[in-house]
Amino acid sequence: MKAFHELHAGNLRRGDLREEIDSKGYVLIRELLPRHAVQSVLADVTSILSDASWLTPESDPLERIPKAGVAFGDPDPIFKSVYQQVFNLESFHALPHQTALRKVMQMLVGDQILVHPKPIGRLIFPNCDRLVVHAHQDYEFMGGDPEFYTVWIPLHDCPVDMGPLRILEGSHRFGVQQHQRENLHVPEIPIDAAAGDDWVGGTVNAGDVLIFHSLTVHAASPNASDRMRISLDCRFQDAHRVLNPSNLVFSGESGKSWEKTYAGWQSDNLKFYWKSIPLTFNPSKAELERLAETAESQSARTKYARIVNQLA
Ligand SMILES: O=C(O)CCC(=O)C(=O)O
Repeated sequence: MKAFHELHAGNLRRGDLREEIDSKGYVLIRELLPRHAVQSVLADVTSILSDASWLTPESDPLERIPKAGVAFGDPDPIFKSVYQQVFNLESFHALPHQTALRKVMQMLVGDQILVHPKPIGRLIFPNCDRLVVHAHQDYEFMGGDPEFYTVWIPLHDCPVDMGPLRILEGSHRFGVQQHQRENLHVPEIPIDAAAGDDWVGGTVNAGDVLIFHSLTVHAASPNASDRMRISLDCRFQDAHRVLNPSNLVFSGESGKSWEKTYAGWQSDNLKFYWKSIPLTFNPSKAELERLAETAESQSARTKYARIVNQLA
């Protein structure tokens, strides 16, 4: 696989960033985030995994070595309950708001950035094919305006055998690509059908960030190491552009809420921060209210009603 092209945080210029993203669909920035900030989130996450008895007690939780025979992933109920604890961490939500990252994202999207409030944590057990995320575009899952960017942040050094993300360079130029859904838990683009130039990849270290466009096709590499791969991905856009409101709320049946998420937080600074930003929704609140009455299935009507209630 061709190696990532990389920029260094020490000499970033708006024009270089724009050129990288426009030509390749991604930019890898080395040493952007303070390593201690990333490692402190890792410590919080691995403490939860250790308490859940996922990790071998003989080693430091920061080493992320799973107990023999243990491997969980979505949609396993055990995975969901442990993931919920990770999602509730204040440090997990604070990482995307790090000043250095905000500045870079402002260079890319403009001064009025919206940090999508629901980062995703990846807790990837080694040597477990069913947990490998296949090729897709994030726009397929997030909707709204395709001019948003994902930032992939490993919480530890991630050499190729530990399963970092890889990118189909230039694929953002091919518009929305066809995702297959039949018999799949998560839709994906068949690897041979994905349009783009070369697949690129390589080691991504703690402190590095991999930024890519919502239409850039990407996939995880298999984790062939003896450790869990733990990363966070989050999304940024110009706050003036439309947003799919489901990116702000919890539309599933899990009973998640922001109040539950915030229950153990020390500071109020990041609670509901997006409520003070004027946003334009697509679908609009009026459309969602109509869908809550008219959508074909009962489960879809309930889902839309949940979104409407949380936007109130
Ligand atoms: O980290 C992974 O395994 C997948 C991440 C991903 O697909 C994303 O950030 O959109």
